[in-house]
Amino acid sequence: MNLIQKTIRSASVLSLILCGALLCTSCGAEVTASTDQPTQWRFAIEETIGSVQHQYAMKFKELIEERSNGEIEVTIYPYGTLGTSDQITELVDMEVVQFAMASPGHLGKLIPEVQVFLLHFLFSDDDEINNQVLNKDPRLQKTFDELYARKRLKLLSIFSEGWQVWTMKEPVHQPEDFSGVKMRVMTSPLLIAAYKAYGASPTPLPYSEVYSGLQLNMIDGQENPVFAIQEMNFYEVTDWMIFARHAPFITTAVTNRDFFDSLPPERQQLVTGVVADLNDYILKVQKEFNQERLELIRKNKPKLKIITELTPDAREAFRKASQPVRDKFIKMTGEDGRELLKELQQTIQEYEDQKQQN
Ligand code: 6CS
Repeated sequence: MNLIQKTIRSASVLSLILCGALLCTSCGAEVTASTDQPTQWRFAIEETIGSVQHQYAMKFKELIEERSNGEIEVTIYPYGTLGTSDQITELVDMEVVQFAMASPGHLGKLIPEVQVFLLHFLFSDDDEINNQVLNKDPRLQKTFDELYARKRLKLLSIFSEGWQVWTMKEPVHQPEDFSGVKMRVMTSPLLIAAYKAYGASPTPLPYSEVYSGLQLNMIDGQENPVFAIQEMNFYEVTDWMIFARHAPFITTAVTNRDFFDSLPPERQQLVTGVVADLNDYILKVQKEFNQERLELIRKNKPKLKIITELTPDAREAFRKASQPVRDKFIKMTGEDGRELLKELQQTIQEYEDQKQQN
């Protein structure tokens, strides 16, 4: 059992302690013990210290504290201190934490429509276009915020943390190479369909169990952006790293909707202003992290075999095999999902066309 797993085991105890402390102050985010004390806001992330999400939360903390002239203090809870991604979302729902990261790879169980972000070969090959669509386009933000509102969440931001990269015990060059392979996926049901389409045997697991799953040969491979592969040491327990550019790892920053609505307008603007300023910042961070950490991986494990890109024929075969998963997505989400997929495809296409014209 690794450190993160041990910590997660005690997460329920920890959250009870935290909740107990909050109950003393009526569990109200805006309530503090003394008027002289800063208001306490809590931000839970799904990744460890040193990750992209941690960098986001640290900058959020810095800007909120600075712009509120110290009237607000933000405490960050990295992965392992409050539980799995699913548990973190529950804590936002209970308003035990006010802010959190909620990745569609796990959130899809609660809000099935967000699984549109998990479909393979849907996004552009061009990072700039994907960033425009996800991070800057107000239409998509509005559509998703309405879906999040159904679960009393408020969507603050959507961004990519970099391309998903496969780390495997055996090489993958074409869809057939996935045949019977026990592939770890995040817990959203669509990911099971995505890898079944390649003939794999998908195994949903929380983030904290991936390393030991690989080490004990319970799984044969997993996917994550490079920075995560490095900091979670997944490369240590696999022999191949494959850049298929099949899907970006997308996350969302959220807050409890009732909490946000209860804030005075100037504090709401403080939050939305900080989040807007973080949009470009975090994309720069993820790009740097993914580049630097690939070098670290190469240095730490020279024997690791890296396939930096698939052949065009192989990519086409993967793309073809992935298409029926879109019908599965529509089956899971109904007409709303169909419309959403259409809207996303059109938005991506619009930015592709614009780029070609320039
Ligand atoms: O694979 C996962 O479960 C996780 N990967 C990242 C990069 N962030 C959070 C997520 O839970």
